[in-house]
Amino acid sequence: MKEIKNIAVIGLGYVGLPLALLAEQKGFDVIGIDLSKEKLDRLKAKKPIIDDDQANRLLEKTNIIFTDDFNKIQEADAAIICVPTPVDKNKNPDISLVENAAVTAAKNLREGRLLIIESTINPGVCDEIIIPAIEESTPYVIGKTLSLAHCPERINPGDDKWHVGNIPRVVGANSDAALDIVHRFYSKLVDADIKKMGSIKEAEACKVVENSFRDVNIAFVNELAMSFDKLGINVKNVIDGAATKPFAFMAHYPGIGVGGHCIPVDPYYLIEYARGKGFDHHFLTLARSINESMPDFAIDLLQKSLIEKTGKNLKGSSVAVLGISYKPNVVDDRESPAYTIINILKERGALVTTFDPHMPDKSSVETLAEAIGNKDAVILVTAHKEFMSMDIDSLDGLSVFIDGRNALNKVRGEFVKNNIEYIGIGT
Ligand code: SAJ
Repeated sequence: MKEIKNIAVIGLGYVGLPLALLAEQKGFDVIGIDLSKEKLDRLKAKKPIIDDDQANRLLEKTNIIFTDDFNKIQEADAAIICVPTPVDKNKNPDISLVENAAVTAAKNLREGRLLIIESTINPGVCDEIIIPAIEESTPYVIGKTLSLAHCPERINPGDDKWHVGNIPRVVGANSDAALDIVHRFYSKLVDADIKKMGSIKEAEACKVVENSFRDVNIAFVNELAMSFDKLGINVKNVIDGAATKPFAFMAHYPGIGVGGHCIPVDPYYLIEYARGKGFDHHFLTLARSINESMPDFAIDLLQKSLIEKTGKNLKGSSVAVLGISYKPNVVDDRESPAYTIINILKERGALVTTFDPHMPDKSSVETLAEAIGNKDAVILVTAHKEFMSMDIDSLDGLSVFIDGRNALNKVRGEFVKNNIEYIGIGT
């Protein structure tokens, strides 16, 4: 088995592109492969395709070959799979993109080379899906004539501090020899610890455990928010108080919903796999249902307040939804709770206006002023920086403001002064 000097990165999105650009910067020969002609044309023209400043700076001076030609993988010592692993509408994991990319890459890798999967996959996917698929479709025997490793991606969109070049990683492989080579590769690539796991399955489990941990902690504070709403306790203040404990507490904050490509998705990978092996993750499933109930909780608060304040039902009321993206200051609407909120409002007969300064194509108006002017209510879904300096005095005529991220909690007095009912999530 050869040391890794030349890599082919398959899937040039928010995971694959930064990885490819960093590898080039670290002296590796890199081929970037994607199926999207539009994406490849933009990359060849050195135009940004992801919201990642560091990657876009490297893109401007890259010499990476961007192509849809999988045959070029024959030149690579290792092929690295960075394609999406979404869930379908029934929340069932969809591994098909990873499986197809892995098989196609294996067909083009020379004997003795390495296939590395970075895409998030649940425990068992490599052993029970990828390896059988490769061995059925190629002459290779994994562990003998081709090696397989898994190094789960840990990209955190919108984070200026943690990026692909400094986030510690875990890696598992089908043999000690392959593990050593992949460990050396990532150790050269990343200025952080690379932890060797006991198996590919342990590496697969790390990612879904990391993100399930986050999901259950968010569900914990979301349940507290619903409870404290009845108890008349400001949950945000209590969490901030508890967070003064320097050990054994990690602050998470309640909100109007949990979106993104990781947190609302990854727990289902573990839930479904374990279910197939005879174990029901009641706790993970409950946490998911609590987090998925937050849009309804917020709209019930809106309905109750509108009736109390104006005698009006949601039906026929004008409501502005601020924020489509799933997290602040990023351009990414995957699994965003905004869509759930918009659908519920429309089902209840409200007249909905949407505005996200980062996603004009998903907005129904062009400015914040247009969005919030002459409305009965506003729901803040995403705490974009543009909303934080909102002129509350301009909200004339507004009856209710639902702060879905408790982002304007500190200036709630301004709303009261303007005779606007300010309602947070548990605050
Ligand atoms: N959210 C809450 N309360 C919280 C934290 C998040 O309601 O206390 C909501 C956010 O509004 C958002 C969703 O959850 O809708 C996800 O937020 P996130 O901050 O977890 O953002 P992600 O989805 O980009 O998560 C990534 C993950 N990174 C990887 O999977 C490699 C996750 O593991 C990180 O913990 C997270 O970034 C992070 O720490 O920012």
